[in-house]
Amino acid sequence: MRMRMRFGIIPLLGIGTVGIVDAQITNNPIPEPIVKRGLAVQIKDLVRLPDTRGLRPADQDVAPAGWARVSYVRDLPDGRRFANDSRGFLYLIDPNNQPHVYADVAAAFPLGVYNRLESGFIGFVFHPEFAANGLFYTVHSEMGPGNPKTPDFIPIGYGLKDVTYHNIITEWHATNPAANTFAGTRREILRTAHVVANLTHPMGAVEFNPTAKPGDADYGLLYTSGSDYGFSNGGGPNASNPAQTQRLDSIITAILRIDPRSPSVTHGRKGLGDYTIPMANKFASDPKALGEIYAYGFRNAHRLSWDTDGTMFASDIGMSQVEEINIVRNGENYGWMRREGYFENARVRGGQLDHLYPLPPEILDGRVKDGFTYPVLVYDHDEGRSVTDGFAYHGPISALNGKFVFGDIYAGRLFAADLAAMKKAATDGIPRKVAPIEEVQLYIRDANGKRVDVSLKNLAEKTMGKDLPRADLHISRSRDGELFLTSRQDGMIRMLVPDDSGTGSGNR
Ligand SMILES: [Ca+2]
Ligand SMILES: [Ca+2]
Repeated sequence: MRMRMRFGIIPLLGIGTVGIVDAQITNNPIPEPIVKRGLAVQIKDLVRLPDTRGLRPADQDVAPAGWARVSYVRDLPDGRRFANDSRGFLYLIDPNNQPHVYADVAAAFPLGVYNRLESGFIGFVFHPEFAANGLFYTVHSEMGPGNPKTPDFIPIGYGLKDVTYHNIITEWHATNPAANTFAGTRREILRTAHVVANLTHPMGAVEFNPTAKPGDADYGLLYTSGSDYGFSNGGGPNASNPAQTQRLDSIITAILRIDPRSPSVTHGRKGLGDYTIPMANKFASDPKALGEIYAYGFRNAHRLSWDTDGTMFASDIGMSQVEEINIVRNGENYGWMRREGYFENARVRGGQLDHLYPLPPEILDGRVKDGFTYPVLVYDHDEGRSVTDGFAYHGPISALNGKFVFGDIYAGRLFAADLAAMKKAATDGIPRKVAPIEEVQLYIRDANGKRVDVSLKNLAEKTMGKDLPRADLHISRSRDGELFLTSRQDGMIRMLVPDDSGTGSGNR
């Protein structure tokens, strides 16, 4: 009996010791749940985009095919409101909340690819001087094989024969900026290539810093999302490859910042495409780096936003464990694929992309610096699955003032965090210290004015008349700082509004 116990205990101790130091984390890396703490906001329907299901054959659409694949709502300073359907339309939404096609983007790009979550007509943004110069920018995806255009960038070590998809930024020039239908010309400014099997994590955004004023270094510079081009889970033999991340001779994982004007106009330094490198970029003067890189180490930082003080945020969708909101600074490295949240991704040790390892305590508490910049907000996959964009809120809903409002694309949950706590988390030098997150309760007012608590997913299911596998939440901001909640499932654009139970005020 004694012998048997000894034999039993010794091997267990051995396993236990290894386990404590080096245990792979396979689920629930952040045990504390996100809960509601009393924050509740009213939501109202604003406009539903036209039904575009069936525009293409089912195998050229996302499954299940939502009503309209709305992902951005944008306002011009002149009061006009626009929204996109990723199936290929840019709509102008008139003052009576009726959508009209402003530009048929799909018709302009016949090689478009539409069958992935981020695909087709992915995003758009107006130049800050659109009223005078008529310029706006789009990002879209195309087939690689058979495409007559040559990419400006192919991932290092690959050639044209490996290219599966193209990802393109285009400058559109409206001859008459005041017209309610686009007429004008286009100029391609960047075309990049994917080499993984599926169109995964393409450039997801084009943005201008809205707080930059004429004369500021940032004014008129165009930012892209930070995207790993599917070198995580993009499928095929080229995916799941840490060697393609964490390098400065490649745009993979990088947020780019470019002067979209052609070097033939600026006489500045040409980038990979027909645009100029801003010399204020940290890597612009590094001969071993691509000068267009603004920050790097993102998996799928598909959305960017700015607070009124110029603080820049990026929403980075994690692999299978940790979702992140980051505060982005010129030249910094946000870790992917070496890091996921304040964990090590197991793939860099030859493990699974789905798993994590804990970081050593001296890194987590900031005693030892490892060269990475860590997120200011994190949540894991028992709370959601993919972080949406988020915005610093300074609008008319007092309960949200001073908060950063974001959510989960898949689950449709809406979250908030204190902006001051997030900014502190970015400068405290302590990776494991992040700002707390709370969930926002959404509600509607019924015909009698009674409050009815809802979720975005509930609302989309009611509109569609059926259960939905995902909410497909995205968030946009109006020129007045109000927030739109959209769902790619029901094609509805909704708005967060001040409670109208008493006065009926605050509604558009
Ligand atoms: Ca958790
Ligand atoms: Ca911190």
